[in-house]
Amino acid sequence: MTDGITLAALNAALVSLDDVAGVETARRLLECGVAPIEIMTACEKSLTEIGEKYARGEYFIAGLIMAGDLMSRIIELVTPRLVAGAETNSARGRVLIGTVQGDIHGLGKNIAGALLSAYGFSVRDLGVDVVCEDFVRECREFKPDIVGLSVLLSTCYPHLAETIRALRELRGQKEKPAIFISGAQVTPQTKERYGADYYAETAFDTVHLCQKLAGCDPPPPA
Ligand code: B12
Repeated sequence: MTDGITLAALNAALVSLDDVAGVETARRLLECGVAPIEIMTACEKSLTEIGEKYARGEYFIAGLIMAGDLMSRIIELVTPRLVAGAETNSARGRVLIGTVQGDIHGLGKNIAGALLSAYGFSVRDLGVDVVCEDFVRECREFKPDIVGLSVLLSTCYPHLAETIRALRELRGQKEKPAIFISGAQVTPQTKERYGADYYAETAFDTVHLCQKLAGCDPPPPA
């Protein structure tokens, strides 16, 4: 029972960049018991549509900025529910995450980081536009089991390549983090091409993957 409020209404509000209706619809969907993961999935689809409108010249950079702000507010609302009930008390392993140099997209990474923390991983988030040297330095200090690299801009793939190369060299030493990549435009082919170990399509994929690598039981369905 969603009281006439639907995921389609959320999609319509987001795609038309109506922040008031977007946040309010997400809030009411949550109140009506719609699963947080369904809301996030609907938001991702809407963002893809917005991205396509931008690519076709129907929206400009201001539209992307508004979409980013709107999405941040919905993430704030939904994340506590998304992670509710997850384990928080055991150190499952250390995960270092960040968005590669030149790229300031951070929303997906933030969701994944929040979920990983909620599932008991110790997460260090380097933020966005992270130069290769910072990943390497943090690997030496934090000694992560897993490094998650986020990249949404294809123009930043050279930085992705550079970072993976540097982390491989580090892996020649004692620390051996597994490297995975993620981001809206990333595909399994990107993983093959740039020599990462794994590819995660969604934030939940990320949790499953890290649990598998850490030898834990899979998380319950959202
Ligand atoms: C919002 C947005 C912005 C916002 C970002 C705000 C923010 N705080 O992040 C702003 C306004 C900053 C922006 C700027 C630009 N953007 Co932009 N943006 C988008 C948009 C619409 C949504 C991205 C998003 O947040 N998606 C929602 C999240 C939840 O999805 P996600 O990132 O894929 O994350 C999920 C998974 O991939 C995974 N995950 C993702 N990352 C990670 C990381 C880790 C470690 C883990 C564990 C998991 C994980 O978990 C998430 C949840 O399931 C996309 C369109 C699209 N299709 O994605 C364009 C898009 C990515 N942008 C694009 C472009 C071109 C730009 C600009 C160059 C525009 C310009 N002319 O200036 C600038 C670049 C700025 C820069 N240097 O980075 C293009 C990229 C095209 C390409 N192939 O390179 C896209 C695809 C739009 C398009 N179709 O043209 N953008």
